[in-house]
Amino acid sequence: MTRRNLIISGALSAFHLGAQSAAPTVTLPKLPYALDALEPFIDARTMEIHHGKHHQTYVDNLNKALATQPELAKQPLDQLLKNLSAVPDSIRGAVRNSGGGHANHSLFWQTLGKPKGGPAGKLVKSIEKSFGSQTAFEDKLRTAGLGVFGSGWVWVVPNGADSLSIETSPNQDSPWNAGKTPLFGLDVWEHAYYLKYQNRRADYLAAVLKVVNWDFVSARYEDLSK
Ligand code: MN3
Repeated sequence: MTRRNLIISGALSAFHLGAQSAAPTVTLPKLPYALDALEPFIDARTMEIHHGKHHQTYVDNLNKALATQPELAKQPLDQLLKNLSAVPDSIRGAVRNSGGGHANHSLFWQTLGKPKGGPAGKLVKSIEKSFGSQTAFEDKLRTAGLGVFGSGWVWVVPNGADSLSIETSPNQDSPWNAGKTPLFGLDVWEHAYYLKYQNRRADYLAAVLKVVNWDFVSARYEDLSK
């Protein structure tokens, strides 16, 4: 399988709802590594609950909502998130929150992995151009993540002309809601870190940056830049 196929079959297809049956449903994507693969930075128990309980609940609640709108359920989820105003009132909140939760976490799991090398290729140049250095980039990400009040995400978004921007969102909102496609996001909900780090979000952010799968992020950046 080529790297490009891997990305398409992972991050992107995870957002597509099966288009064959009358009432397509989404399913919880498998983690691409073992529950304890991110130890000691992210503990196995947190991964088990975060993926198996929190993400599963987003999947279940999205399916309940889409079951009432089978035609809508045939659309790719990222398209629904990019055009929430076209989603009927009766399920708009569910698509925004549970659909957002499903899309955000499906990308998040792939963004993480056992610690290895840093960014590669075009991403290195864009990080230097946008932030000056990898260290400055990670500092800005941590500062932005710390600045999210309550539950939310910090995002890195391709911004055209080889540049990247950092954005934050509350709850399960994301750049998709503004019609953009995120490169990756870091979950700063307490459920992502409370068992190990309690209130110490700064420590969690430092830890999660140790387990970013830069191979995946670099390849996704090349793909989104095409
Ligand atoms: Mn989460």
